[in-house]
Amino acid sequence: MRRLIGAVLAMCLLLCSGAAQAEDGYDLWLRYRPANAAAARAIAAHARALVLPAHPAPPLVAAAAELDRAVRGITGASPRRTATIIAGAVLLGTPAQVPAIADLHFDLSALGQEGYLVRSAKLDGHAVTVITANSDLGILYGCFALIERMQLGRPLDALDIAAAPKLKLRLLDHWDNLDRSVERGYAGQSIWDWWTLPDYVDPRITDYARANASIGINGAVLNNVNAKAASLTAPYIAKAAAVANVLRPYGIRVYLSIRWSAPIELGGLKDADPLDPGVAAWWRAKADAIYAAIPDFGGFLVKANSEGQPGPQDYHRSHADGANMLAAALKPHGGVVMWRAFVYAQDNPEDRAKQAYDEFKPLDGHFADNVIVQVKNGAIDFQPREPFHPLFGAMPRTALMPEFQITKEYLGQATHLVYLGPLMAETLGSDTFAQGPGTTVARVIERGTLTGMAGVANIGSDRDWAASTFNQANWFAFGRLAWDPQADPGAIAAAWSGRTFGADPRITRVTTSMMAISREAVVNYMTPLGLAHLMATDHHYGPAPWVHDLARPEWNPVYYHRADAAGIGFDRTATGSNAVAQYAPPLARRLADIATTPDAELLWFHHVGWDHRMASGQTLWEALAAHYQLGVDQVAHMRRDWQRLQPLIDAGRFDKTAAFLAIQQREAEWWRDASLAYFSAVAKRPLPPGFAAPPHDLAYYEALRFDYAPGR
Ligand code: BDP
Repeated sequence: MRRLIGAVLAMCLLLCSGAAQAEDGYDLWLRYRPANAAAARAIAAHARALVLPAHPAPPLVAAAAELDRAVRGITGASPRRTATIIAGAVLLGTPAQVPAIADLHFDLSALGQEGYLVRSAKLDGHAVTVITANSDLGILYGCFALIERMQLGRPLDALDIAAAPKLKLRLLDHWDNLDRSVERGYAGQSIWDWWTLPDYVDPRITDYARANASIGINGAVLNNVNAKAASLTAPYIAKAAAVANVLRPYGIRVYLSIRWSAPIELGGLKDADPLDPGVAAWWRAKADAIYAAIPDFGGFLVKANSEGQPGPQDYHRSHADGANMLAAALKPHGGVVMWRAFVYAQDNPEDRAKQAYDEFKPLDGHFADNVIVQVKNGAIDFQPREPFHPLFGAMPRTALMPEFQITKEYLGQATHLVYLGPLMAETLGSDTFAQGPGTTVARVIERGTLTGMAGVANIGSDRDWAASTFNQANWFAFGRLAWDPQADPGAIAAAWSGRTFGADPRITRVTTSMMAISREAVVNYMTPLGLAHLMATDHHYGPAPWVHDLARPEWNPVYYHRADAAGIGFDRTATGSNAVAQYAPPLARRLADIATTPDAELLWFHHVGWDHRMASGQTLWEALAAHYQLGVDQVAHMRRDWQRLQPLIDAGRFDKTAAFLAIQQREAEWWRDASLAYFSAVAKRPLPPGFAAPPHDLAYYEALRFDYAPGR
């Protein structure tokens, strides 16, 4: 009997151990699993006790709780809470809070209000680790830095890590609707359950806050940029306040998207003219009411006169008139206006890629000092690859923040593995030449006092938050790049993988190489060589380069690729729309010449003959076909790589990723086949030698319908 019980117990232990258990991804990168004995001992020795100030404020309480949770998860034992300093203690506090830290005379002057210092030190002869900063929030960030080292199995001796964010606003934009649907969301419903708020606040929101704080995100816009006025009514302000209360200890402020016409819809005013004193008074009163409920409210995000949204131009006023009126209402409370430059108008025949620049460039220097203009990374719309938005080089007297899409509306949506670190880093590293060579987008956005970066969130009610484990990496990478726009996406991927799957180099080597090619793969199988916006109508799922009959010209893929029997691509040189002239002269000259335009942007800037010789020696037609095939091959490669990890990854996350990669491969082939079938018909030429005919004719691909595709 005793032997039987022993066997059953042993079986239970095996099943309950991390390796055997299927995981659901809920823990994200805050995954604190038992380390091997030696690593656990090393961590325990450096976290034997936590020393905190006598009356810690909420961020410090959160910091200590997180350290405790991490150490307990990794080593099996909690650090002691003590007031006396012992060897292996971790001290948390500002110099003003903890005299022993003050005595160390660390120089914190370069850390600002959010930076941190993690330093190994000797106190009373004891080796300790000090986490200090100029603010409680800085200490919370410092704790996460120490936890990352623990998760990655890095040495904890001789630490001297100082870091401070380069941007002030590091924000997630949630395109979440009040009915809990998420525009362009592929991970379930909104995590904000507006219906039960404020009485019930899902504990999950605390975990959301932990995850964001761990990567330095300090703001969340709760509702869709296509906003409903109802978000500004008293009941919804109370709901937002309940969320704000949970986010506050983690240094995250709440922001709201506003609907420009709210004074009419809610206030019964006859117009929403920004120069009408009654309208300005309405917004002042609204701001006052919001701040009464949410004292640290961040401010407003505004989509105005864009895609049918109302705005100041309805009253023949400019974007600056509109932004400055709102800014005046928020100013007494310290709030900001994030005014989006994503504008294009149906009655404007100009190249869509030029319209934002045309509207905003003349307003440079006209915005109030608490307005920041939010500019999408590229001039069109979150495509797999776009040249950087020309506004980044054109508004030296205006605060600018880039907006990236973390959710993959145009990148295969939930199921395609596409690591966006390289996409973001490509924009941030692009040279605008605005103040001479080296004026990268990162440099442009880091200047001045009001700085920031926004990412359209990919988060929803799915158990794993983002619909797939690898989608979580895009949330992580966004946070890291908002903290430091010059950070290396490869290093970010490695840190993410180590924290997400465990710091086993055999895993990290494979995941990071998959991630490194994944973005190029999606460009290749969807929109190679500078093509853009070839996705199906409305839901943007799957290929539809043939669509030509939608109401607005720029809604049609044919508008973007302009393929005909002679060639393909959008002529944005002087013989075409001359969008190149929106870039600084050295760059404009380079892009105006087909010989000096990088292949990756070729068809974005030029209409090119099918027989044009590429540098590779291929004709354009051959190169295009080869890129489509390469994209498919790259996905097949990623799939094979992933299979190699089966013995090292829990079944839950392994299987879901494997299934998604199979979908991605099938869909990559679909993109290749549908695109080549179409372009070959338009170009009136057969596929290049060596290419098998697509399995179906063009009519088959054109007839595919997906009425229930998510995210609309
Ligand atoms: C487009 C999306 C649309 C958004 C819009 C925006 O398809 O759902 O409302 O961007 O950024 O890409 O406002």
